[in-house]
Amino acid sequence: MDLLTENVPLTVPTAKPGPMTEMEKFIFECYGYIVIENVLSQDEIEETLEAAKRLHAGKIQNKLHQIGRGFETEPALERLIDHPAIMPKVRELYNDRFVLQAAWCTVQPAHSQHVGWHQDGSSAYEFKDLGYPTPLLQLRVSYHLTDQSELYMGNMVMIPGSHKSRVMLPREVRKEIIPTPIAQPIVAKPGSVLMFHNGVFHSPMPNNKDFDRYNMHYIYSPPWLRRSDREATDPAFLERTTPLRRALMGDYDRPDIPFGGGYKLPPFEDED
Ligand SMILES: O=C(O)CCC(=O)C(=O)O
Repeated sequence: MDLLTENVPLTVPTAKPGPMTEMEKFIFECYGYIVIENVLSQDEIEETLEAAKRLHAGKIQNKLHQIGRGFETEPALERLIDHPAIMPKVRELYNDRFVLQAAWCTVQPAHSQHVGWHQDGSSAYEFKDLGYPTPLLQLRVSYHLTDQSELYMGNMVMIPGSHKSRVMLPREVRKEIIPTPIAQPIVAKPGSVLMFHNGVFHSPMPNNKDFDRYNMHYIYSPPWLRRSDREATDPAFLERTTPLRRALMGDYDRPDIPFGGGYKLPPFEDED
């Protein structure tokens, strides 16, 4: 059976840039992800893609590769940390209490694949073992920097609702591109954003095209979760960036007891 043409629900759960509507929240709850269309302008797409390519220059091999903390050196990547089309949704889902836990720039080179179904988190202590339903601890905001509007362009593939499943995806199918008819490839244009819950099972599709696929992932977490792309943020970056971005870096004055005296909300414009 050709699972892709016969059975796969290709209508992606789309959302609009800006504040999260009640309907978008409902869809996020049900599916575990939404796709926000038309987030980046053409200029933003181009400058972000150029930055991503600079980051990976000279390091591309024939496999998926990810590089963290690119925002420290690339202003185009820094600007997306608090992009106005996305920030209201992150704020809504975390009630304003979050940091940037990591920022990964990933490339899936032309004619390569890295199929591997997983949930996000840490194998050191699985998030699913913390309680049911698996809590939201890594909200992944993935900017599509290259075209993924057809299948086999390195698209992300998701299993809707799997963040609420008590039963895990069977291990023996985790290397299959489409392991179940309910898997949904995300067909999306450059400049659109996939936002998803850490508990959703996902995998990249092969990239059969002649060009490399780039995604830029920003991962937002509760303030106390250990960062995964850096031990600490570059002091020079902290010095020159905006107060909001500085707060979202999660570098605290007293790292030994960062929350002992209470938690100061990040300085969002509408918070005084
Ligand atoms: O293909 C990608 O860019 C994302 C890979 C992935 O699933 C992950 O890093 O968890």
